[in-house]
Amino acid sequence: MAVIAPNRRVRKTPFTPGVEAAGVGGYTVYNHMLLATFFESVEADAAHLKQHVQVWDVSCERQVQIKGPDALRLMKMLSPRDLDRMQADQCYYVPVVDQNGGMLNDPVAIKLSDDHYWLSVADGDLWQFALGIAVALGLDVEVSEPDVSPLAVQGPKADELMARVFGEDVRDIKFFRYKRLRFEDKEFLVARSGWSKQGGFEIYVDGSDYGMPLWDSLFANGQDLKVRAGCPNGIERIESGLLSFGSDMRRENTPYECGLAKFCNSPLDYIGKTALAEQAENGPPRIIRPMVIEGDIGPCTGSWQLLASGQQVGQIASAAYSPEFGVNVAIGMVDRAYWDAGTRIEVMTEHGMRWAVVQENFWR
Ligand code: THG
Repeated sequence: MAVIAPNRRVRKTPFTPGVEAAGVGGYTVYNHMLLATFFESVEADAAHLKQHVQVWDVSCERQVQIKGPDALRLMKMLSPRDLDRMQADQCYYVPVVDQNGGMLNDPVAIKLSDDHYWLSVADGDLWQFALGIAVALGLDVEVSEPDVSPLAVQGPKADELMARVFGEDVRDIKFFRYKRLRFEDKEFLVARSGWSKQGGFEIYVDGSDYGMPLWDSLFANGQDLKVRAGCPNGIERIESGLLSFGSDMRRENTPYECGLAKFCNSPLDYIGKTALAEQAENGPPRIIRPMVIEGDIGPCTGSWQLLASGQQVGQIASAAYSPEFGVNVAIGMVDRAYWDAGTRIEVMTEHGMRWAVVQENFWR
């Protein structure tokens, strides 16, 4: 495919000059914004990520800001997850569903204060749903997209690099908690989170002007740690079972089908709760499963049907060869009759039929 041309709709990020200078190999578009897909190669990037530390421009994880006296009321309508014990230094992974229980997004919710939240959204215009509810109900709340661009620092040396730039305090940040830490003349929210399971942080860079100075500081401080520019990795995230909204699951799926049942514990009448009651009781008719595909596969650029006796019994939308595990790792959405570990199903790839085997667990 040819190049993606940025313009006012396909937005650059505060870190794009750094990403370009680092020799980015490919882009996708996510939330109307550039997101790198690889630097050296997806395989080489994965190996480096597992050994060293990478800086990821994940500005495309845009923030839907919900602020004002009715902020918590709106959040509780949007969230299947119980927010009652959420502290003002916490991040929660939260599925958001429509009135039929269909997934609209799977953001990370961040509580800044009792009347101020961010939803760090996956690909999709979730702000329009939030704004629609606020307008229709006349809520006293602002729904906006602030100039906040997450920068992820991921990998086993992330603590060391971050301690050099933000101070030793970063080491005490617990998983899915944050601290406000100083860089230059400003405090930034620094959370222990990120779309890999190699450990690390996300810095919510509040103000585009701080983007490149922070990027440059991370690289200047990380030379001996072999710091590199990176991006969400197409192999590591499948091994880790991190779901991609729009690919692995979409609006036709419920959070129960996505394996997100434990995040649907709100006692309140959130939007979609009634529709989800049946699946809450009896379980879903299909579910996300780790899978191995046998034989050679090309890249999965769309979705591959799963077939049993010629009938579709699910699909795979994420698959890649894993050099670490020596198999093709994949994420499938599989009908109940076929979802037990060990079940072999045919998968129709662009390069022909292959066998796909349901696994017990993801790889980490
Ligand atoms: N970080 C931030 N925003 C994001 C993402 C992120 N927005 C887009 C996308 N990623 C949203 N989707 C996810 C999916 C998985 C996780 C986070 C965001 C995740 N899951 C962990 C897991 O499944 O093990 C932890 C879940 C938990 O226990 O709470 O991290 O990455 N800012």
